[in-house]
Amino acid sequence: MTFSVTGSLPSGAQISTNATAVTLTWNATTKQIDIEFVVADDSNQSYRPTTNIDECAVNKGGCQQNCLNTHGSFVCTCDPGYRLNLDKKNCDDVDECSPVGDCMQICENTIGGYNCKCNADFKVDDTNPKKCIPKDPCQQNSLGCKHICFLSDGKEKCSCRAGYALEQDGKTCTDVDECTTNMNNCNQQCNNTIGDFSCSCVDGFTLDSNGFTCNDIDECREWTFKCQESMQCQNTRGSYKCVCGEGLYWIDNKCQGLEKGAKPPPPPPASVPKTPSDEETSQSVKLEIQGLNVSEWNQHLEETFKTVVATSATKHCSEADNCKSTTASARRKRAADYVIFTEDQVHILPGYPKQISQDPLLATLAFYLQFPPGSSTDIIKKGILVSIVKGSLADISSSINGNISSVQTLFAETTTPQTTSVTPTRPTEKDNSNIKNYIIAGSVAGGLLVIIVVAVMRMEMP
Ligand SMILES: [Ca+2]
Ligand SMILES: [Ca+2]
Ligand SMILES: [Ca+2]
Repeated sequence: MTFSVTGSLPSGAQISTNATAVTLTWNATTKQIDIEFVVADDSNQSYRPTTNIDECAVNKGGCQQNCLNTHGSFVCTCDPGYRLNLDKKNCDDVDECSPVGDCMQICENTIGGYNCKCNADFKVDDTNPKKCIPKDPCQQNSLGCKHICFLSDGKEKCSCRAGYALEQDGKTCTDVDECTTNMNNCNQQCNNTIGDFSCSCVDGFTLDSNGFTCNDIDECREWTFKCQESMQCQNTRGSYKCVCGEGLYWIDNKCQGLEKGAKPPPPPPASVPKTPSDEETSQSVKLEIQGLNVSEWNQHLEETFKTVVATSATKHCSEADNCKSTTASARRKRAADYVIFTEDQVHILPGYPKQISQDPLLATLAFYLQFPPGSSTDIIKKGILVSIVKGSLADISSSINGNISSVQTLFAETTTPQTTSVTPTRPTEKDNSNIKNYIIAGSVAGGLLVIIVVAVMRMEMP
């Protein structure tokens, strides 16, 4: 009886086998796992048992609140009033009062919720907890208040309903434009209305039931994609891509497997960058990279680089304000949602990467970063982009198999060279073989996932 495991093993996975069982142990992550167990007997007959791994069964997969088991993976979810942290495991309180809540007067954030309170001379309306009514309403509105007249120390005063501000005259109420004053929590687009505002989303997104978050539309699942017949749909944030399925190559204008003995075609060349505007060029950052051979630059390297830069930007902007302001004194607030960058927002300038010297191997790469679709600002300031790159030097270096030796703005203003070195890690792969009978038992301890495949001899008819 022999056992083997096929597919890409989770990183750090440990396998041990004996005559009757194979045990696989690894730390559960949200990364999709696609493995197969193969059991073979002496006569070389084999079986491939189907495995359904429930990562949520152990320690809720490491999720702080809720774990949702999916095919080959799992996702953590949060209770209402919380949002998923960028670590994809923990849940953070949503600050419903920042930058503005839906309370008529005072909004008070609490963990998992929020409360509405009222100014002095007002009390919470029993019929609507968000609304405030005067403790002592005016007997006659002799001031001519447009909305609300109340008595304060026996004197008449005016106040306005939610979404309005009291004018200089002390009685007229005018609409607050929440969109131009940034007093809104819209994820993408804000539309002012009289007494209120509403949020909307750009193409490729749909508005969440919370009324302000824009969620990506999964075109692949909704079957609204258009891909050439041999290609597969791959969802992206804001759009989708058409790609060749695993093990297939783009040959003769379609995705196909290799002929026996044929060599895989060379990886596709990097995409042709769009011509940048003056503003885009002026906000660009230039990297000096040791060990990068520009003749080996291709679409795959380019995509890996862009993805790592985007992930670094998302992380940086979640920690340092919201990246939209360059002033250090900018008010730090907990935005309702993260600004999520994707590779589509990373733009390499035409002519880059450029080889500066062959010996030692040295190249430069200039690029700028756009905000995601629907943002009020278009391009990230170069100073912030320099900080983003410096904060993730090792990751970005390893994404291009090089060593970033300096990071500076394309047009000098702040120049701070920095060096670092990195060790890229490579995924482990295992080979297949053949099988027979089996039973699968799953068990776990702590955050570790253990799968034990036990082979059982079945009576065989000769
Ligand atoms: Ca809250
Ligand atoms: Ca308004
Ligand atoms: Ca999409």
